[in-house]
Amino acid sequence: MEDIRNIAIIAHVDHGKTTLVDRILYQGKLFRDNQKVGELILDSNELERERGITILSKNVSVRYKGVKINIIDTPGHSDFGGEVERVLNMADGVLLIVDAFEGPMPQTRFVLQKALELKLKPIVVVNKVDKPNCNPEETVEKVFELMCSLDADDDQLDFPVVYGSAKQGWMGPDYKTPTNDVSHLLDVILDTIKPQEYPEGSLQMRITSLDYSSYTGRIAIGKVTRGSIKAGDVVSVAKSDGSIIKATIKELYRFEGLAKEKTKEPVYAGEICALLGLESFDIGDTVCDNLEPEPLSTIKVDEPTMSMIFASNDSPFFGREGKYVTSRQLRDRLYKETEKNLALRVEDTDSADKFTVYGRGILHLSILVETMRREGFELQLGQPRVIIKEINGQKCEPVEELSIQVPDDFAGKVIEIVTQRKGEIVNIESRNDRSNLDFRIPSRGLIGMRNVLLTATEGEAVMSHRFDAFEPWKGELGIRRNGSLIAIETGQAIPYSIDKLQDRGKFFIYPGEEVYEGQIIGENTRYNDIGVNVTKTKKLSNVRAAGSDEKVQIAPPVRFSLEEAMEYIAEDEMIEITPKSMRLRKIILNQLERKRAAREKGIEEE
Ligand SMILES: Nc1nc2c(ncn2[C@@H]2O[C@H](COP(=O)(O)OP(=O)(O)OP(=O)(O)O)[C@@H](O)[C@H]2O)c(=O)[nH]1
Ligand SMILES: [Mg+2]
Repeated sequence: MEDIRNIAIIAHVDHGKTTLVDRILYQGKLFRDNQKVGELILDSNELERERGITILSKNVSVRYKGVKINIIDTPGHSDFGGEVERVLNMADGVLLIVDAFEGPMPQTRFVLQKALELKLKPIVVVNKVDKPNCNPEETVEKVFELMCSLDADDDQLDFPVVYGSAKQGWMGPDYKTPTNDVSHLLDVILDTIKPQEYPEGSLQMRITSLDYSSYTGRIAIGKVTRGSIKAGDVVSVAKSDGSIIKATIKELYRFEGLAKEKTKEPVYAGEICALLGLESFDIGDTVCDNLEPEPLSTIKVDEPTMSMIFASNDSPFFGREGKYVTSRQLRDRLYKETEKNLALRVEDTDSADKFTVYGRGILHLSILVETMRREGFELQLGQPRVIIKEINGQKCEPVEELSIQVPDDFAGKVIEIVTQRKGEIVNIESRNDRSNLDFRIPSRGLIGMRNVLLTATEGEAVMSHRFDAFEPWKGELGIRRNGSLIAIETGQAIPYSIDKLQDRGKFFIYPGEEVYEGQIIGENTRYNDIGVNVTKTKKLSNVRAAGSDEKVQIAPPVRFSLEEAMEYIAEDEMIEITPKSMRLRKIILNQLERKRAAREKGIEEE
């Protein structure tokens, strides 16, 4: 049988996992010497490339000194923490990557904790030692402290450390002495991560991940932990509710290099494989022997922490840019997504045009929206809401760990902003004129905070957070957003009118853009909403000045990213998304109707 090692690469977001996988693939001579393959090869889907982040974990393999190393690259953003936790079930050991400048961050702690709980042996990779002012030694000390606080056992605490720069393409035993490649790391992997002993017996393979293709549908991925499996075998799929379904393995794949390779040979315990032909399966199901099924314990998929309304587009401009605009198309697409997007849930509402979509956070939901708009969908989004639960008769809300790094001078401001949002400071540390501030904060308080923080710190703040637990409701937040400037007529925005209204606030639109009644075209300097008319041309009597219209000095508009817009909108507002445009709007477009509705709630609009 083949000598196989399965390793997962885990880290906080952006600490260099995917860059390191590139280097390992090069080392494994997966490419011809003159082949141009580019960077971040595994971040293969369009959104991953555009944003430079990993969204889905991926399996690849290299052969080194006669050993097959299966590598699982994982996403580092906290919205995808559940995915990491699951795929760790396929690993025999982990490479914990830590940025030598930033040190361990909240997601480092989370992924490390999960790896330690599964009794996996860690190899610590101190990456980015090329960065000026980085501190590799202190980073290792901090990782050691972190492991102690997470109850690592003696064997785990005796972890090897490898230093290097994935970007420059080297890993070595000493950060001061760059090597030529990453072979040192691969040697450490072979020395440290030993092939596990697998018990004898009939087939057991827990489904821990899935792949999806529009041709073949869902593909089950997992590690065989007992016995063997072969294409054509009849197997039992043991489900979490205790039921058992028979299935025939139509096709069996192993991971070879960057691809899945079909095999007719049996795959034995210790190897990761992908199965085609299971009619219906869920993550956590065990594929086991046809006649004597012995299921493994199941694994759970993360609970959603946030929900958002997805509605069909009913703005005055609907259907101008999208291919798919009906609520039926929207509904079908959302439910289809749940087949492959594990932490996502969709529910119908009492309106046929609106659906509640539950996800792991702003990024998780926004990636779905971006994907849909590329496919040609038009839709509208409501304000994201955190999920409130009743636990032991008490109203509870999600609370997160938050860590912010800023130059010392801004620390006071940051603490003020976070405390206003019911955050509590847990720890303050200062090094090299930068403060590292740790908080606990309700997820509610985080919505919209990034922008405020960046403005207050002149763009210097680096923040990251991750869900920790549901805790009793912390009370109303001490924050209020400014009101909206709302178009009261449909038409083209005239530079002259925008110019005249500049002292009312900041605009979100360019002069000349088409706007509709009820569209949010800017932010008021004050707390209330006001209706404004930007479609008004200059009076004709003023003929002489008419030609000078282009010369008016208008401040450039504020343009939001989708995530910023999601964090910005208020309860009575929505985001309209089409393949080409994003507009903010009031749910009620007509000013009179809006005023009536507001008056019933005791709010005034000018
Ligand atoms: N200076 C420096 N930059 C690096 C190094 N390794 C990676 N980077 C950069 O850090 C950024 C993030 O790298 P990725 O490999 O995408 O990080 P990741 O851990 O896969 O990120 P996620 O998958 O989104 O969690 C990229 O811009 C890399 O070029 C390094 O050794 N030194
Ligand atoms: Mg990555």
